[in-house]
Amino acid sequence: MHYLFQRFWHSVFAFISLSSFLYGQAPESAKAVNHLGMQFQVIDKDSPLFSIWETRVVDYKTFSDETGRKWDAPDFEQTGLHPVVNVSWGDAVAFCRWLTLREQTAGTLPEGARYRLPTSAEWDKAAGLSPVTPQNMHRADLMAIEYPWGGDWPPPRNAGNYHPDLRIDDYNFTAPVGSFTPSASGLYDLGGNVWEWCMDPYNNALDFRVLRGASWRMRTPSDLQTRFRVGNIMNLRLDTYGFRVVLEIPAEQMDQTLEKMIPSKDEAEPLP
Ligand SMILES: [Ca+2]
Repeated sequence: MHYLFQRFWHSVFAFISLSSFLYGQAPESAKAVNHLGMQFQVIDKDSPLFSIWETRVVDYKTFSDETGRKWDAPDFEQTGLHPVVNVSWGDAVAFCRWLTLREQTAGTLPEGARYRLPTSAEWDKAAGLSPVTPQNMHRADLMAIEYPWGGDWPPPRNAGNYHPDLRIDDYNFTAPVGSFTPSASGLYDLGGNVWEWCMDPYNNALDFRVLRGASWRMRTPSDLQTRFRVGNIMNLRLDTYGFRVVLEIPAEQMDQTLEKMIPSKDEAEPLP
């Protein structure tokens, strides 16, 4: 009896959570979770799933310990729940490839799915920005100054982890991921904490890559604008640079993948 009920409840819950998840109406608890405990959120049907956090020290350590890839801790103190820093663009890409292969081998990720860095345009969309094209670039709403917390300067208290001179947060260096209010799309630290490497080359410089979101060391209004981006040499490792991963799943594999990644009701609350 219990077994039948459990099966029934599982299928009902899986149906509800999958459909609501896919259409962006998932409750706060319905995140896709991978085997490292990284959590992913749907942005819209055309975007990859976004990690709600910057990649944490604990995630990256698993990778560097297993592969022997060089990683130097920064000069300041971090717990496993802080965002990893001192990682180059190549380190971030290698992490994504390692994670993809690891989960495909374990059978939790189908062959067509993969972890990767977001493009700068995907990052814009996740941050709630409309795409700017040559045709619309002079429209007033796209030119408006916009920060992750809104249009006002200075930033309000707890707007994010930025330079200590701004006196809006209690951290001199990085903060544990998820310490501040998330974006409307449910993502934490899109602004501040660490700069996030994106997939794209920076302008026409082939060995440069785009970084988004500013960091704990930034304080000038122009640098903190949501649209602001910088580029730097792809093999540079700095203590303000980290990354966020996205999970790309082909549409025809979405249901079967999410079914494995969204914790089911009976897993969360086992029946006696
Ligand atoms: Ca960030």
